[in-house]
Amino acid sequence: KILVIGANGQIGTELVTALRAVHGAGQVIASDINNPAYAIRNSGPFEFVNVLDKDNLHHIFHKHQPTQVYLLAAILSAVGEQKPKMAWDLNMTGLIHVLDLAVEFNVAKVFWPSSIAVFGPHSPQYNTPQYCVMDPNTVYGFSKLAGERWCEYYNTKYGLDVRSLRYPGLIGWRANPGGGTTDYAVHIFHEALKHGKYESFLSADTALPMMYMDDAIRATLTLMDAPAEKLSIRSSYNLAGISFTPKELAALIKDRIPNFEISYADSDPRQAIADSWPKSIDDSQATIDWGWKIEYDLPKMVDDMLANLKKIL
Ligand code: VAH
Repeated sequence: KILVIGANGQIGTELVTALRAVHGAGQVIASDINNPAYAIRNSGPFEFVNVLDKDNLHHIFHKHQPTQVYLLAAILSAVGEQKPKMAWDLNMTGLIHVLDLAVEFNVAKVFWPSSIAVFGPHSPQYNTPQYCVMDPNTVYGFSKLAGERWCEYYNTKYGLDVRSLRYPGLIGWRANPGGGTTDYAVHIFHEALKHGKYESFLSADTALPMMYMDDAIRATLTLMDAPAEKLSIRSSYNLAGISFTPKELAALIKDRIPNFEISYADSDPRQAIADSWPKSIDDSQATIDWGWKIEYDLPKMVDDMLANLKKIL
């Protein structure tokens, strides 16, 4: 049995869908603190879970005896700056509860997402390496950095097979992002199709590492299927996709929706967060260890997003 915690989120929804396709719906338990999202409501078993309630989590682990656990529940960068203590508590206590229970119930593999948000103003900005100065200045960023340290610690100390990816900004059509700084790159598609215009909360030339969700899910399943002995990183792997600016993305959307107009907000708190992150990432270690290779470049992503959103909007 596979337990997905935070199944309603942007990544969780996609992972439940992908894992159910591979393992069969009944083998994948979706769980979240809120009611199941539409996309996963009738496609398999669901449990209510609160990662801050260890007794509740213990009950779920005992009931389902999961062999794999994916912990996606988290508060992201922008919301985390509005609720710093809650973000630290949920991101950290939730992870430690799950790591403890994974050891107690002898879970074979655990996945936990990190982020390029673990890098900060003094990290190299281009082709940011796996190891470098990391001075994240958002609660979300340093909760992910601390979480990476906990994951490596549980692997070293208890032999727990926990695996992680430093996701860039993720763009997908099946589920909306939940309060991050890269959310503009999803919202822009919905607004382009519905209203023909979009005001970006990041400035025109703000380059960020991004990835199409299909690539992110494939990377996750490839990492989880890799032989343990091939993994040289037990904190979290750098993962790169495509880097682009709002201006570059808007130009490709305009090629396909000629009347689309983009404008730019002038003072959004998310700009400072984006400015503290790298512009591109070196993920060569993932390629060496488990054969990582991107499939969606920017034009292919734009075409796939518009084609799928047109069907549901
Ligand atoms: C966020 N989407 O914006 C997340 C992600 C790299 C960005 O961590 O907070």
